[in-house]
Amino acid sequence: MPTLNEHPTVRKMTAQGLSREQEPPVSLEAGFLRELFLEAGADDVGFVSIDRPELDDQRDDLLRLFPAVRTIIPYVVKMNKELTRAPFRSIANHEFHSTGDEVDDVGRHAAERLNKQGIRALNPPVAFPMEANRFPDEKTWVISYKPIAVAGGLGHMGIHRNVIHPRFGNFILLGAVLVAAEVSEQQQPLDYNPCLECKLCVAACPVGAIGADGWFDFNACFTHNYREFLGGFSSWVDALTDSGSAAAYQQQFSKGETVSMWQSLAFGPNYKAAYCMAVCPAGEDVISPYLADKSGFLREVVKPLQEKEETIYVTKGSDAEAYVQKRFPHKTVKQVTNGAGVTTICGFTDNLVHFFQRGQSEGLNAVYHFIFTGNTPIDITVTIRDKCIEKVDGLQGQADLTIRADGEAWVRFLNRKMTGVFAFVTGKIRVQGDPRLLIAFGNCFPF
Ligand code: B12
Ligand code: SF4
Repeated sequence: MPTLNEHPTVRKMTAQGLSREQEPPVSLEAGFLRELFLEAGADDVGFVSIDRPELDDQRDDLLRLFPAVRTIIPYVVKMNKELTRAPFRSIANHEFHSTGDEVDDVGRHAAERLNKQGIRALNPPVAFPMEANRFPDEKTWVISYKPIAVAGGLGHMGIHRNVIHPRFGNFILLGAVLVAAEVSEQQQPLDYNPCLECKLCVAACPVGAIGADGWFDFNACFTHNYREFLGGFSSWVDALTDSGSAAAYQQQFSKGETVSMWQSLAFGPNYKAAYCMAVCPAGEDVISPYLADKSGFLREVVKPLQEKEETIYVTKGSDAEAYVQKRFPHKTVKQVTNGAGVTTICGFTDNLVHFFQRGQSEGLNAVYHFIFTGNTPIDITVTIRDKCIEKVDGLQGQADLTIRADGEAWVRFLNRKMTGVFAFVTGKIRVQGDPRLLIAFGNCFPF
């Protein structure tokens, strides 16, 4: 066995002279980079230093992803708006997948060209694949493109929380390449928001996920729109395996639903809606027909989506369920689980805020102290007031209800694997205060 120094590769390369992965500092011309991205197929591009304050809440994640990163280069690829607006899901979904592939290709080609020039660069995928093993307790995405695109001057988030480009509107998908180099120029956020606050996205969303005040109901969108992704798929597998026979399965699911699941597995998962994006009239290249004839725009673009007869997936007792029944009685409501059950106590405490059902909390004003013991001891204070939720670490203020629980027992209780009676009798869960507040708390979450 030769020593490392005697190995043919090592001998050859040592003779040529060794270099580090990349000689710092590298500085790149913004003009050159811009051309490179546009040639690779991007429709617009920005430059954002890793030190920018807009990245404060994801800098650690980005450095873990690529420790050498100095600049993030966000870019956008346009979507065809006619296809995105089609009420036929096959058409709109094909457009999402095709544009998504283009975003990935742009990032890959740009990073490869930079790599060939000795500049280290990394391009994360447009959305999928994700770090699926983290589901459901932690976020599965490794980079959040929206805040980076905003920092790079590529647009602002509208009421529907999608980024709206000043020219292309929200008909864009986002990507970014992380480079181990400084760039000669940087963009700043746009000095206005292209969102017109017309609230058409609010009116079109079949599950009421978009609040007129900018509130986003993650659970509503995740349960319906993502029925054939992540949690929705996992919920379907649970129902399938629990059904016990073909006849029992067929009582729960139509042939169309089964075939739709097959189609998602075979050709890429199908979004059930994306109507918020479809109807958005913002952006210079998009706005004219809306300004010229608002009622015509409503008739041609918004109404077909609102009037579409379709199955809408909701969790039992959720805000979305009440919303569809009231707003879109011609759509068929189907109760499902969201497949994002709590599996750890950290998952519970971290995700509470994202799954909060503000409509269900109407009339509830209370402070909760949670004291979890066991493998992950943690104390949190949750305040629900005026249909808003706030969670802070530690025990703060005067509690209306204090819940002391063994963390593992609490998770089993939430997953209905331990009855409340058993939990209370055995002392695994103890409450101090009005127990009705515990029921009211439970009603605010689709766990
Ligand atoms: C997670 C995610 C979702 C989630 C949450 C959406 C959201 N508002 O963030 C769900 C599944 C609901 C979703 C739906 C859609 N998405 Co999406 N999604 C993402 C993803 C992977 C990360 C988004 C993100 O950064 N969120 C965090 C912050 C920055 O956004 P936020 O609005 O403040 O956060 C909300 C939620 O994310 C949630 N949240 C934040 N952190 C965490 C952590 C955990 C564990 C949980 C459970 C929730 C959660 O709480 C916030 C308030 O509700 C990105 C791809 C990427 N890697 O960046 C695409 C992305 C945002 N999605 C996109 C699209 C197109 C869609 C859909 C239109 C899909 C479709 N075809 O139907 C819908 C639109 C829904 C909407 N109006 O927002 C595009 C948006 C393009 C644009 N023009 O802005 C992106 C950028 C993909 C891409 N590369 O282009 N998406
Ligand atoms: S549809 Fe109207 S309110 Fe909603 S994001 Fe677009 S411009 Fe803003």
